[in-house]
Amino acid sequence: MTGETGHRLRGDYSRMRPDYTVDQDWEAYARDEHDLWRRLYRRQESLISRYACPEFIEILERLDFGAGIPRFDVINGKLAKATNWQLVAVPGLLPDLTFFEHLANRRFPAGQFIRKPGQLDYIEEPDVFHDVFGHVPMLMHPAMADYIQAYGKGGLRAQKLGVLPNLARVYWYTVEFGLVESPEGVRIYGSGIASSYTESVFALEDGSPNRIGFELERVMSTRYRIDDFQETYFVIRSIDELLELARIDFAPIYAAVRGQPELEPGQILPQDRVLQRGSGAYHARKRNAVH
Ligand code: HBI
Ligand code: FE
Repeated sequence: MTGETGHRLRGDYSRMRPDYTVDQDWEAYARDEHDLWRRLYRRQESLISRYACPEFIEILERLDFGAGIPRFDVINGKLAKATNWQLVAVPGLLPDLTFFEHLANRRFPAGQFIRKPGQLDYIEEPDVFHDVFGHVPMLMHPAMADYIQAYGKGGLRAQKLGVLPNLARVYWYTVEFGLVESPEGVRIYGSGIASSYTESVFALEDGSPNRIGFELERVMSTRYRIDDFQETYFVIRSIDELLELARIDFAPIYAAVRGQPELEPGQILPQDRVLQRGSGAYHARKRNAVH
C-alpha cells in the first residue's frame, strides 16, 4: 500500500481532553512495559552510535533514556531549556488539524502507550518509543525545533489550500525518514528510521532503496509508503538545511507542484542528484511474493 493521510484512529480515546491530550500516568506502566522499553533502547542505541548523524548521537547520550520509559515531566524540563518545546501525551494518532495545532505551539504529541512485544520494529501508530526515542533528540536541536513548528503552522495553511498531501510528504521524507550527509557518510536523522532497527539497517546499508538529494518540489510530488520500508530516502546536506526550509514561503511552490504528476515512491528522475540508485530488489521481491 502507498499511504497518505487517511488515518483510522486506534487506541483509547475515551479519557482525553478536547485537545486530545491525556495524562502520561507514568506510575501505571507495568514492569513488562519498562522491560520492553529497555530492550528497544539497547538494541537501537547500539546501531544509532554508528548510523545516526552526530547531532542525534550527541543529544541522545545526554538524555539518559536507558533506564525505562522516561517521565514526560522530566523530559519537558530538558526540552524547555534547550528549545522551549514540550511533550504532551496522547492516545495515538491525532486528526491532522489537532496535530498541527500542537506543533504550531511547540507541543509535540507523544503516544502514551508502548507497542506490544510482537511489534518490535515498526508500528503505524506512533507509540512512546517512536515518539520519545525517535523525536525528542531532534526536538532538542534548534534547527529541527523551528522546522517542526513551521510545519505545524504550514499544515494549517496547506489544509485550507487543499495541498496537505504535498506538505505531509515533506514531513514524511524529512522529520520521519530523512537522511543527512555527514563527514563520515550518509547518516540518519529521521525519527521513523531512528526508532526502527531493521529500517536503520535497510536505509543505510541495503542496496535496494534509492538515496536521492533532497529537493523540495520533487519531494512534494512523491508518494510514500506507510506500511513498509521506504523505496526512496531523500538526503539533506546538513541539519541546518532544515532551518532554510522552515523559512521558505511554500505558497509559490504549491502553485508549481499543483499541476505536476505524482511520482511513485521508487521513481528516479533525470534531474535527481542520485547518491545511490537502488536495485529495488526488496520491494520487487515483496510484489512477486505469493500470499
Ligand atoms: N498524530 N500523534 C500523531 N503523530 C503524528 O505523527 C501524526 C498525527 N496525526 C497526523 C499526522 N501525523 C500526519 O500524517 C500529518 O503530518 C499530516
Ligand atoms: Fe513520528
